[in-house]
Amino acid sequence: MAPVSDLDTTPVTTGDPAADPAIDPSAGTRPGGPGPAGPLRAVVTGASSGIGEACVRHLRARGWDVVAFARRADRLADLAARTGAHPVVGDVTSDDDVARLVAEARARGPVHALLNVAGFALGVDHVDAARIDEWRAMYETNVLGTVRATKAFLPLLRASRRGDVVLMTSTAGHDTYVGGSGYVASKHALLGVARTLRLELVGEPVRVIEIAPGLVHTPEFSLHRYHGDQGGADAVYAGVENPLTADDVADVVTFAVTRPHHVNIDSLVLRPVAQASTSSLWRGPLEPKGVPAADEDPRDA
Ligand code: 8X3
Repeated sequence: MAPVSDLDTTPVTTGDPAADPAIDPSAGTRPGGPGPAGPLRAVVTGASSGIGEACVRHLRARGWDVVAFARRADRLADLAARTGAHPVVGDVTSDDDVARLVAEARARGPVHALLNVAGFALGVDHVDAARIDEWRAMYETNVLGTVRATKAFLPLLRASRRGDVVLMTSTAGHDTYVGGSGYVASKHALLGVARTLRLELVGEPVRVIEIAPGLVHTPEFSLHRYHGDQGGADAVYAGVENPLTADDVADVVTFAVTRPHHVNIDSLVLRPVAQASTSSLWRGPLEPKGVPAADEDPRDA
């Protein structure tokens, strides 16, 4: 077998249509280079809202063909109308739904990237009060849903000869915090999946990319975690100057999957500047120390 470097080392895109003549955003074509001509194609789970929805928009804006997968048909239909993504309604916890997703994606042509974004947090109980049903729900989607989709798409990603598996972990997969145990445990498990999969795929032209966001303010993430309590959800972000947005994360995901394919961003942690760790979050304006306030003229001192 030829070494991987002989198979697939040609840069495909920079992801920036303005800077890269290889990109034709209107047609989504990828002229030249090894592999089949035609658009790069991604499948995005969790596409109906938040980071998943933003990933669909960002990749479509760069000319990728995108298959958007989520449970909520109305939201998917709206996303499809806005972006031209191909919607598939279903749940990553269902073998049948994921099999249908694979069939619909395969019918469109080669699949180059699977973005496993589907996931959620539910509850803030301590371990001594853990609600087992909530832990199970998080594990079913965050871990087993990602494994199910990844296993199902690996044959297509291999066949594309430039495949990407993106796993959306979290800084909760790298650290722990009080009240986060069920979510933290699921994301630690997912990080274990990512690291193991990368070892198992060595020698093949398939990248395993782990993206670990910190505090991201989306309309639904904390609201869901707090069982619909808007006050509890809002308190998570209170006073924080510029938490990450779903677009910030999608921008980074897009960066990762548009590197030349011999460059594997194994793991990328992103946080707002106001957050130094899961337990160190600055609430208030960001102010440099020892520097005059912006409205003070230092010459007056
Ligand atoms: C979300 C980050 O800090 O809410 O994945 O666990 S955190």
